[in-house]
Amino acid sequence: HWTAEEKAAITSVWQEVNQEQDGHDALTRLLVVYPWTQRYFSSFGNLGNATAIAGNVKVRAHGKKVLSAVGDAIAHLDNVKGTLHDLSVVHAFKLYVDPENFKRLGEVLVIVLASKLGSAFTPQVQGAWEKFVAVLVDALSQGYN
Ligand code: ZNH
Repeated sequence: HWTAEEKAAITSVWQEVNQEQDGHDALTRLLVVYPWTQRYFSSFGNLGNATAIAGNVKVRAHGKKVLSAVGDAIAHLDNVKGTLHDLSVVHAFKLYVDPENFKRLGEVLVIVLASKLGSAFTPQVQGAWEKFVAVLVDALSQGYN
């Protein structure tokens, strides 16, 4: 269900991504913009304010983990659902993450990519990424039934 242009837009942006740095930026934004998401990360230590969040080494490590799973999905664009099935079940039945938060993470990820790429993040590229984020959120939400 992807056009060749959409696939190219998604994978070419992904080649520019630094999983550690951009994952950290996205997760930091999630925790600052939607502070109630901090409740899932009580084992991460000090998340007291934006500076603490930005300097938290566990947030950094976790951001990289999250983006590596996103990379896995991008490597399997024709089977995102199958690729993320087990991870979805973990979020549903072990981590108890409200799936609304997947959408929020998708939103902040698009903002991180847009601010990183500037004018290269064209409306056409954004369109492909919004579609990918919707597929990603859907795949991560599948285990909640
Ligand atoms: Zn998550 C974990 C991915 C979102 C919360 N995650 C995780 C992991 C991964 C992920 C890969 C690891 C697992 C294992 O180890 O087994 N995530 C992901 C993705 C996404 C996400 C891809 C989207 C895109 N998460 C999310 C959100 C939240 C979360 C939104 C909330 C808010 N996670 C989480 C937690 C955990 C995880 C809490 C655990 C951590 C620790 O370390 O403890």
